[in-house]
Amino acid sequence: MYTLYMAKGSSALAAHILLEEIGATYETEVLSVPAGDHLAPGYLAVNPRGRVPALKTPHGVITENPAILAYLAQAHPEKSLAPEDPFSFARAQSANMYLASTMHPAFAHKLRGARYADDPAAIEAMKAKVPANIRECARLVEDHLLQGPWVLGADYSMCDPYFFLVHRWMAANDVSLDDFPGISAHVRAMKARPATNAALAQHIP
Ligand SMILES: N[C@@H](CCC(=O)N[C@@H](CS)C(=O)NCC(=O)O)C(=O)O
Repeated sequence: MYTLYMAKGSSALAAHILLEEIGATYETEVLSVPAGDHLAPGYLAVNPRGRVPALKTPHGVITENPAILAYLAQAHPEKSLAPEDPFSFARAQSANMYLASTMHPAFAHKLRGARYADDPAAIEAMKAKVPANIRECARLVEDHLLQGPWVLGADYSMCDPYFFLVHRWMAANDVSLDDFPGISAHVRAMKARPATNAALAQHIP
């Protein structure tokens, strides 16, 4: 039994989709970020970083999207959601880490500029740069990371639910999918999967 600590519409959607793909037994704890639930003492005891997602497992809590996705894939090897050989696994991790370390933070500058600067003008300047940065990240995803039809090529993997977030980060910044046929096809393929829709249904505000 797993517990997914999530906020609706957040990056927790990736692990949520993977839990549905696995057919895992899980429950959700739904937090409201605008209400500050993620900073309440009860949740900080689960994840001192004050972010969602967090996944409670029989062994303890895991945080950070790539770690949660890799754990779920490796804990359920029968579902073949991660490559087994070290090189291919590292390539999969590299793709997921790009989202975690570059694209997601680029998106976060829209709402979280105050983490990086105190000067209101600097915060506004950071916010203004977000659409251009998201477009640049999407270009790298399109041209180098998304092999097609799935992120790793022929087989669906732990990377696909995470890369499903890319089009949401694009939409939130008016970056049209029109110039990104690979990402567009990936979105369509993801939306055709029952697991994606089962998770999405639980993220309706
Ligand atoms: N590096 C973390 C980032 C998680 C993250 O920033 N989550 C957002 C929601 S998508 C959050 O909790 N935001 C609240 C905040 O930044 O205070 C991960 O990949 O899991």
